[in-house]
Amino acid sequence: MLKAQKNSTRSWTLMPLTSLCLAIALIMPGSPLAADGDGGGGRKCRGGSTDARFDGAAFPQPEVRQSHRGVLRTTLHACIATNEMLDQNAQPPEIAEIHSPTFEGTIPGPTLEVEPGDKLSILLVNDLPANPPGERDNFYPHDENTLNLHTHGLTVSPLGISDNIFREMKPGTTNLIEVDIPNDHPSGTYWFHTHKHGSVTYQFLGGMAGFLIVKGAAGTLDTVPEVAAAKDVPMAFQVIRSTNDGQVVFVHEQAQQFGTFPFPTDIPPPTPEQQGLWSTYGLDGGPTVAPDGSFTGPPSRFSYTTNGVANPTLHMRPGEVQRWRLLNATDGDNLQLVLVANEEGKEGLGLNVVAMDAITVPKTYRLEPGDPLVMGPGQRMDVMVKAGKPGTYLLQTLDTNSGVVQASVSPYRDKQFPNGIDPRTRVSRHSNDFPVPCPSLGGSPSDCKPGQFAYPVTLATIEVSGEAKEMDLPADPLPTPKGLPPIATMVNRTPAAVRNVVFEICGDVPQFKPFVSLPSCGWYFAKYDATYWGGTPFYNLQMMRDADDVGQPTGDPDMPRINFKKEGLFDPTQPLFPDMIAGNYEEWTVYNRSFSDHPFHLHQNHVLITKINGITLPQPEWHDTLNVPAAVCVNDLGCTNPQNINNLPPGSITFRTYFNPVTVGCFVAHCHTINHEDIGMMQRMDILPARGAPSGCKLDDTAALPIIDRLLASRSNFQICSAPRQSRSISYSPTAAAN
Ligand SMILES: [Cu+2]
Repeated sequence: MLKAQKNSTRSWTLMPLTSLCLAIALIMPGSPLAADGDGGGGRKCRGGSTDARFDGAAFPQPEVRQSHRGVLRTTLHACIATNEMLDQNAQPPEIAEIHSPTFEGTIPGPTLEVEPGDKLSILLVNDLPANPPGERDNFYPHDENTLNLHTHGLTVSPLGISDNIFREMKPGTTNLIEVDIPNDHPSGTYWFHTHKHGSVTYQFLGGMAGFLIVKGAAGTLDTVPEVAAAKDVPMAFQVIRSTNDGQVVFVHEQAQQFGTFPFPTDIPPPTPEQQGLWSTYGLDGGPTVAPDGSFTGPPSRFSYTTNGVANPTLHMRPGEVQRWRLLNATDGDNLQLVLVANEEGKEGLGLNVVAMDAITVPKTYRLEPGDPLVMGPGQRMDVMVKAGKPGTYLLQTLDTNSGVVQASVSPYRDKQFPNGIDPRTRVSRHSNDFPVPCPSLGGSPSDCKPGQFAYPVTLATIEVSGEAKEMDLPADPLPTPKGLPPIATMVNRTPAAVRNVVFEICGDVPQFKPFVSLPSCGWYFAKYDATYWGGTPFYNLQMMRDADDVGQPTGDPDMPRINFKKEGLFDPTQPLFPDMIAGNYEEWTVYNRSFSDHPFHLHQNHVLITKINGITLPQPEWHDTLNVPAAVCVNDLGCTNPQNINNLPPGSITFRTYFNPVTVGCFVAHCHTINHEDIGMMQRMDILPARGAPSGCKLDDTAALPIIDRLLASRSNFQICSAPRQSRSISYSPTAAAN
């Protein structure tokens, strides 16, 4: 097993000295903003956070809203808020203002707490500005201020005004969302986030997500005495981004490829048309690039935050056990988490995984100090942490592109798999989706300048001090989760269908071709032409498609296959499969024919993972989101040298799933690297009540509108804006923070 690197760059060594300054890194400014509409027609709201953020001794926590008597009735006000964040990409790091789309003015939004059987009733008031006119449309990202809300992981109806990701909630509208949570729903750590196709990345960059916690009754993990006695600490990891003037900006209108391509060092400087979708953060809106490729202006800003704060401090007592609910709410960062000691020669702390994607595991996954826990975007891990000797510990995410750290997407370890199932370098910064900590893709740590924000990134600092408080970790076995078929049934039942799905990337630009080109690519480029992309061609495709749809060979090397029957990119009017039936069990294998992990997320129904890269898991795992490992880069640990994807074995996950009848309707499965989803790495999934019967899917659900009007009329007093919170003046010094 690999030990985590000790951090040695300036970004972390300043932490213990200035924890107070950094702990308030994302805060509300002293003076409240006017709640009047701005020039764009939107309504600004106060930047904000819970009072805990102003208390240097407390770990930041989002505001908690709990259900009462079976209902959680709340308003989520979407608005542009001004907050402050630590710009970690500046040299040295400095406090900067950010104006970002938020729920309730805070990053993240409030935590919603419900119980099985509750009704979740949310008024989503969209006070974001009007969508800019004249945007490229069709399937190119547009209408960034239109919203949708997804309850990630809940097994609930996807129809009507429930967890319906096909609804569009336009600026200036009030939208009711009512989700009935079944009585037998599994308890655990869920979350909510925006889900308007094409705009989710933009909204994630501002922090529009929050915890959705389903509390457990007797017989669940929550009532295991050692768990109940432990302090419950939710930690949402987000990467908040803005351009160097503090604006969260949307996609490049002329882009013809994904990510922040081309590289800033490309000579001659690229034309706007050659830039990537998100080069708004890397080139246009970020650093100015001189002809020799050097940066001549300040780079774009970003901050790795935990509950909205860069590297907050959490206190534990020696021997104390806490329950941490970890949530990877980043756009697309593959986290590789370790808890290391901040002193040379001292051992870090282990992570004991008791639930994954909300579902309690049968037997604790125990990771030794330094053994990384991989969390793909969208995943949650509930871990029990037992504090050791007094001292300072750092919760860090390791470099995913180093070629040094090898980790499995599963936390399973035993004598046969001491480092996990098929541990490999987890490449996530594959296409420079966004500017990242140093080193960039293919670079080495020696490329990083002193003071430059670099891996490993510290997400939280743990101070273990005070009187000892000896507590126990929970013993195995852990309680069986409610509401899911038994694992034995899942594994032994003959599947009603066996399906093969694949994540693919087609590259038709010099950096990619021919290394990222598949037999299907020529045909797809012809199909998804300039019209599809709103009038300008797009030369990188991110696909999710039916791998059994093999097309027809033509003999033409440039367009070798035609007649694919199904879509490769998202089309909301077309389900991928016509025969998914409520009550059925199915087996799927999802392949990855690209050089980076892609986190697979199926809405509504959890899946039981049985194999990773064809290797059978000794203990199958329930997930709603899991990294599908990248294709194996033979003899190239970092997958840094161009290789032809057609010559390499694809990565894969295999799972069984059961379609709960409550989920009849239509929803989606997609890559949870959000900027991939936004350009099409997603497919519609329909669950039919019976073979041949309609799913009831209505994309534009006008039938729900009279219900909403009635309910709104009965609640004339709901609040448009969040109640102003007391502002407390705080003092900080950017200079001190940088010392
Ligand atoms: Cu992806």
